[in-house]
Amino acid sequence: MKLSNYKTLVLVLLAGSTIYSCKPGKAGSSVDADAAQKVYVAPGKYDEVYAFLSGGFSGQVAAYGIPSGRLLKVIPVFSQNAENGYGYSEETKPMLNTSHGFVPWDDSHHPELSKTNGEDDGRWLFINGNNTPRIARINLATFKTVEILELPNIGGNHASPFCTENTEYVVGNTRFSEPLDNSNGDVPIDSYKKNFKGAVSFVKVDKDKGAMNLAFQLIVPPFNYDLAHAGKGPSHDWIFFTCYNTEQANTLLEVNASQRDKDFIMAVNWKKAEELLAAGKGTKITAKYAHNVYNENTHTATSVLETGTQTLDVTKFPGLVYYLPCPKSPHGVDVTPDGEYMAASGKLAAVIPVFSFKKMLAAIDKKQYDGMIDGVLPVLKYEDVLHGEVKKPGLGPLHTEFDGKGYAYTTMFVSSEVVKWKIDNLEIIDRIPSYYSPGHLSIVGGDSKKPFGKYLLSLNKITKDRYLPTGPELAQACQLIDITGNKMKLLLDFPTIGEPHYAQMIPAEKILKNQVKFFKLEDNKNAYVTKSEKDTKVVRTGNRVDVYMTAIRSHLAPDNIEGIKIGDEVYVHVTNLEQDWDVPHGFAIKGASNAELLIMPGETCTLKWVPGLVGIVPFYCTDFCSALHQEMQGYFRVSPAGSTVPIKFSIGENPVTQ
Ligand code: RUQ
Ligand code: CUA
Repeated sequence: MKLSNYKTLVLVLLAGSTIYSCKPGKAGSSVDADAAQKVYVAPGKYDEVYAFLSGGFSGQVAAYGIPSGRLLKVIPVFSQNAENGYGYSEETKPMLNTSHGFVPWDDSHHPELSKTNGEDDGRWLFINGNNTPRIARINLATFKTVEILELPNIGGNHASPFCTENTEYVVGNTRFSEPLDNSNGDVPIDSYKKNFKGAVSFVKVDKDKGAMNLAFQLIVPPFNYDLAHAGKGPSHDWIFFTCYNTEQANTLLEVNASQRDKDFIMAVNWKKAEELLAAGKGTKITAKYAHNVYNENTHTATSVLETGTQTLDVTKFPGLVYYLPCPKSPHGVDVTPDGEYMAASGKLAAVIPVFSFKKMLAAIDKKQYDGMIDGVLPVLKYEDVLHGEVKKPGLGPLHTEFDGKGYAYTTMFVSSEVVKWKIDNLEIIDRIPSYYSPGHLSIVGGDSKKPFGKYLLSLNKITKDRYLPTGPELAQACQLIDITGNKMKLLLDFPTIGEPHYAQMIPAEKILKNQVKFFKLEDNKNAYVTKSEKDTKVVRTGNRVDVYMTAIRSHLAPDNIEGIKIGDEVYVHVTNLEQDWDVPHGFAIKGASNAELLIMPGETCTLKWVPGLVGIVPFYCTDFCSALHQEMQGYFRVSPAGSTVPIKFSIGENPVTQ
C-alpha cells in the first residue's frame, strides 16, 4: 500500500472510532421492555446454557450461565491461580512447564468445545496459549485443566485450537513465522523470506480419553496465519486458515502487510496429509516441547519434554494446499453448518466474501490457476471459488457464526455492530449496535453442524461509558442478544474477566449429566495420600519434612507440629477426607511464599513451605466449610538450624513422638 492509501486507511479507522465515541443509539435505549424477563433466572434455578469465555490476557477461561450472565467459575489454565493453588501446588506446577522452563502465564484466545459428528459433545474444552504456544484441554466433568501440550516451531499459537468434525485433531497455526527450531535461528531478521517458515500443527485427540499428541506439522510459507475452521459434512477432509502478511514483511506490518489487494485463505486437505504420512513421506525433525498431563487418579501432573515431530513440507506434495484469494488482510474464516460455504472477513475489506466449497473443488479439478506461490502452490481464481459477496456490511468485519436457520451473523469491529445476513442470497437482514468494537461473537453451537441458536454473545473490546468507571482500565464486556426473531434484540450487557476474546456456548444439559461431585477417596492414588486420620504422620528425611495431613469438618490433623528447623523444606500433603459435594477445604501457612491450597473432597494437594523465621507459625483452613470453620487451625513450631527439638505431632489428646 502506498503511504497515501495508508493515510486513507487510518482515516477510515479513526472515523470508525468516532462512531462508538458518539454513543450509537444512546447506550441502553434499544432494550425491549421484556428483556429483563428473558434474562431473569429465578434464585435457585439453573441457567439454560453454559458459556465458556476466554480470559484473554488473564490466561484463564471463565464459565458463565446464560441468559443470566452469572459468573460460575474461573477455570485456571495457563496462569497460576492463587484462589485455588493452581500452578502453586506441587501437584499442578508441572502443568505450566514448557521447553522455556516454568511459564506461569499466557494469553488465551479461543475456547473450542470437542465435537462428535460436528456437534458439541460437552466432553472437553480446548483453548490456546497464544504467547508461549500451547493447547490446553479442560475436562468438563470436573472443570479442571487436565492436559497442556506445547507446540514447537511456531510463534504465537493464534489460529488455534480448532477441532475437525469428530475431534480427530485439534489444529493450530502460527501467527509469527520464524526459523524452525532445528535450524540456526541466529540469523538477520531481514533474511525473513529465506529463513523463516510457518508451521501448522495437527494434534491428535484420543477418542475416548481425550489425550493429545502432536501427530504432525505442515511446513508452510512464512505468512502470518490468523484463524481457522475445519470443514464438516462434504468438506470434512479440509481445514481453512486465513493468512495475512503474504507480503512477507518483517517490519511495520501495519503498513507493509496491507499492500496487496488480496491475501489468502489456505485450504488444507488433512486427509491427504494423513495418507502421505501413512505412506512414510513424513520427515521427522528434532523439536523440543513440553507435554503436561494431569492424572485424575493421582491428582498429580507430570511433565515430559518431547524431542521430535513429523513434518510435511507442503511445497513438496502437490494437492495438499490451495490458496483462495481473499480481500484485504483476512481475519476470521467460518464454515456454514452444512459445510458448503466459507465466510471470510477482511479486516480492511468493504465486503464479506463467501466462498463455495463445491466451486473450490471444481476449480481444483480444472487446474486453471491464478498463479503459484513459491512456484508450486496453486492459487485459485477469486471468481471461480466465490459464492458471492455480502455488500456494504459495515466497517471492519471480523468473525461470523450461524444460527442453523440459514442466517449468518458477523461482527463489525470498526462500526461496532453485529450484522445478520442470509447465506443463500447474501442479503443483509438486520443490524444491531454493539458496545463497542466487537471482536468475536458466539452463538450457542454457532460453529457446529447443529447450531442451537437462540442466544448470541457479542464479545467487545472496549466499554468506555457502559459501566461505573474503575480508573484507567475499564471492564471488558459482552452483550447478550436474542436471535430468535427476524430482528435481533439486545437483552443484557455484562462485564467479564480479562478479555472475552471468544466464547463457546452449549446447552447446559450436555454438561450437567457428566458432572463429578467429589473424588472417591478409595480411588485416590496420590503418592502422599492419607486415607484416614490414624495414618497421619510427619516424616523427616535429611532436611526434607513430609507432613501427611487430613482435613475434615472441622479440624486438620495433626494440628500441632514441632521439630521443624530453619533450613528445612517442608511438604504439607493435605488429603480432604470429605465424600460429599461442595465441601473443599483450604490450607494456608503464615508467611509461606506460596498460595493457599484448595483441596476438593477426596483429593490430595501439596504445599511446599520453606520456613524463614524461628517461632510459632499458624496454619488454617481458608474455605468457610462449616460452622466451626474458624476452629479449623493449627501450629508449627520452628526451631533454629541445628536444634535438637524432635519431630512431634499431635491432635487433641493424642500426642505421638517419633
Ligand atoms: S482473533 S478478534 Cu485472536 Cu480470535 Cu479475532
Ligand atoms: Cu475446612 Cu474451613
